[in-house]
Amino acid sequence: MAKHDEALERFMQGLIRRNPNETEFHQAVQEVATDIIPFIADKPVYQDMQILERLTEPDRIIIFRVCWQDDEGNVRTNRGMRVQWCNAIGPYKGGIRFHPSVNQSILKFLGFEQTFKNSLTGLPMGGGKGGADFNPKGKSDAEVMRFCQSFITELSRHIGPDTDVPAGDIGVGAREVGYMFGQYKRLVNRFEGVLTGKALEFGGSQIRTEATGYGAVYMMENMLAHAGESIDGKVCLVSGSGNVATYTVEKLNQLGARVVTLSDSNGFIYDKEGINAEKLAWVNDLKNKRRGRISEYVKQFGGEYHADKRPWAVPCDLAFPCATQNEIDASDAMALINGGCKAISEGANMPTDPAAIGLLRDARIKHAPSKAANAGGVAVSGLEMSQNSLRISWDRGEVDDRLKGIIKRIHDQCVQYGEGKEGVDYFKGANVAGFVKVANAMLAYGVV
Ligand code: NDP
Ligand code: 2IT
Repeated sequence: MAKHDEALERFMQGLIRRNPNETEFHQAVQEVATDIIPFIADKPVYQDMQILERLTEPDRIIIFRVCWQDDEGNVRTNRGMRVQWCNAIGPYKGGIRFHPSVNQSILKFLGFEQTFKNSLTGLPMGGGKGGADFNPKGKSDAEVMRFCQSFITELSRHIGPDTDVPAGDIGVGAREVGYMFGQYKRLVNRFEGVLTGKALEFGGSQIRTEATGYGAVYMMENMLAHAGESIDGKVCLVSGSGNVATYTVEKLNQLGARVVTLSDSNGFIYDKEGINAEKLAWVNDLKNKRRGRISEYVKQFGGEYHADKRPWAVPCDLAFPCATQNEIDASDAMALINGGCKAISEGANMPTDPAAIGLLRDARIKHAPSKAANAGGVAVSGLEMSQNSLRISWDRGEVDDRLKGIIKRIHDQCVQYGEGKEGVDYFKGANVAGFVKVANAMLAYGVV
């Protein structure tokens, strides 16, 4: 073990030296390398061919200026980026994030993670991620449209249905995908599957909107079933109140759970009666149409609002972090353990920080990492690409069945590579299973 620790430390020192100040990227690589370095220790071919070193350097990063005009006629300037991480097993694929915090470190962590996630789905997709430090909050539809048009006008030179296929992420949903697809189509004069998460009227797939949240719940179902348990009757915490959070709640309700929290960047609501279908429909309208804050929930339905707090200290059986990276730190992990939490499925990307992961592991909490637990979104994006290529659309049942099958296979790969004396280490299982397929493709290509 000490030998692996030394190798990991040497590897991380080099990575940090080459990528200074990119703390989220360091964190994502460390989490993967912790499992991969021991795995490749007796497999010299991966070492000789520098697979881990090559996989921690992106194929390329495109950085560009995005100019647009606000409703008052002021000229505004943002920075756009696309990180094309690895196309060893398929075209670059991954979301676009519009949030003021977006920077190179965050997009590199997301592009790196996406490569392993997409590999786990079993579909032919490489990894990428993009975005801009644009803040959609408080902007009119017309401002968002002008921003999206300017952003995609530049990005259109670098993407394509067989090159790089973006989708949504934080701050990018159906509205933004519509504006970007419309402008792309106009620029290239081709109707092609260059973005996923499109509306059903113009090439979108059934279930794509729901897929990330549903998938996170299906992953939990699989984890619990492996231990002889089920979701029915469980009390659940969900953070966030965007796309992933709301469809996590919808599926949990369908399976008989009681969800008692939702949140946004200002605080969380606690409704101990449960956020039922009627309340959830109201939240969807609040978030997608009125673009309001989750605090308004308690004025409508009662319950408690806790400003500037996260939901993790509320007693629960299951937790679903669905907001953003590092939203569970060591003190949140202790709160979850003390509150009775038995299992976590990560809807958000890298929501749990390293200290928290260690505490949860020591407490034997079943814990599905984001690259496995939230792969349902990109998996249905992959199915959207297939349907676009075939020029057909599958019905809801067919897509949902395929999604369930993909998540089950991801779960089983985690068990295959992660089961040990102390139960299943889902982090190790996902990291190793995701790595093997990409690494073997890279070996086949030689030094490229
Ligand atoms: P949305 O923009 O729809 O919703 C994001 C939610 O998270 C909002 O409630 C937002 O609150 C909250 N949030 C964002 N940033 C912060 C922050 N810094 N602190 C606290 N809360 C925050 O995004 P999605 O639901 O699409 O994405 C949520 C997570 O899921 C992200 O980690 C994303 O990468 C991941 N993911 C998304 C997929 C998808 O298909 N959309 C697929 C796989 C993963 P506020 O409104 O206050 O900003
Ligand atoms: O993090 C993710 O997997 C996403 N934002 C979805 C990516 C996609 O291409 O559907």
